[in-house]
Amino acid sequence: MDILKDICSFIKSGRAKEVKELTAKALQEGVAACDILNLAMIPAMSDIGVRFKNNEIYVPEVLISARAMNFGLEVLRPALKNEGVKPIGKAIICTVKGDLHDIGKNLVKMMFEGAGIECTDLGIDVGSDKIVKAIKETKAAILCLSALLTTTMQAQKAIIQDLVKAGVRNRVKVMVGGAPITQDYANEIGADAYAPDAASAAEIARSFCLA
Ligand code: B1M
Repeated sequence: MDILKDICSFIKSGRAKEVKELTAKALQEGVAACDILNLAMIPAMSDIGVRFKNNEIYVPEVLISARAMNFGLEVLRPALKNEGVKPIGKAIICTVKGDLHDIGKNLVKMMFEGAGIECTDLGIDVGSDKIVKAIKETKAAILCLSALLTTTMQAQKAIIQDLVKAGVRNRVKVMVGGAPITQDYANEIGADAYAPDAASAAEIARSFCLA
């Protein structure tokens, strides 16, 4: 359908206003909300994710596309609810205690939403108490911890230990990321997964949700 192709290509080119208008038009014309999501929006953000991973595009382009998708989602959300379309999973995301960097975290969140995963964003400088509370309240199956400093990457380890103490470690897959984080470090601290970038994080999270 041309209108779905147009929504997809306007998301990729970051034309938020057009995405919003076309999403409303598609709904008026009777296109199912889940088709707009699954055939236009998610493929658009998947493509953006792949191009970002391949260094064909950079952070600003991803942010612009994600903003365009969010404009469309504003219109789509009520219709998705009416159709009973459920997200494929839920995740909690935050930047760890002592760390104020949030650009990477926000990108991961946008990619998750683009992949159909609902996110509870706890923000920056987040400690174990808040995370444990959110795990209990949201029943999310995935926890994403971002750390950008060599000093704050230690907080990821402390949080995982606190999850064990609070008896909630088995309720979530813990994913870690951020510039100083490596697969070896993730293994060492007992995380379930490491993602080097936002697109890979969304792919891994999607595989957890669909497993
Ligand atoms: Co900061 N800073 N900073 N800083 N800052 C770094 C990280 C640094 C490497 C710069 C440098 O010295 N070269 C350095 C850390 C050195 C170290 O620890 N080894 C540093 C420092 C030292 C500091 C301060 C201590 C500076 C000071 O005050 N003396 C201070 C610390 C404040 C604090 O956090 N307590 C500080 C402050 C800041 C600003 C506030 C000014 C600003 C942050 C603004 C903001 O985020 N709103 C800032 C910035 C912008 C940076 C740099 C320049 C850019 C970070 C960024 O946004 N990158 C950074 C240098 C650099 O990285 N080149 C630097 C773009 C972003 C898309 O990438 O966050 O890596 P990134 O996210 C990627 C992946 O890592 C991954 O996906 C993302 C997208 O693909 N990913 C995840 C991230 N989180 C993930 C979570 C996942 C999965 C993947 O979960 C599963």
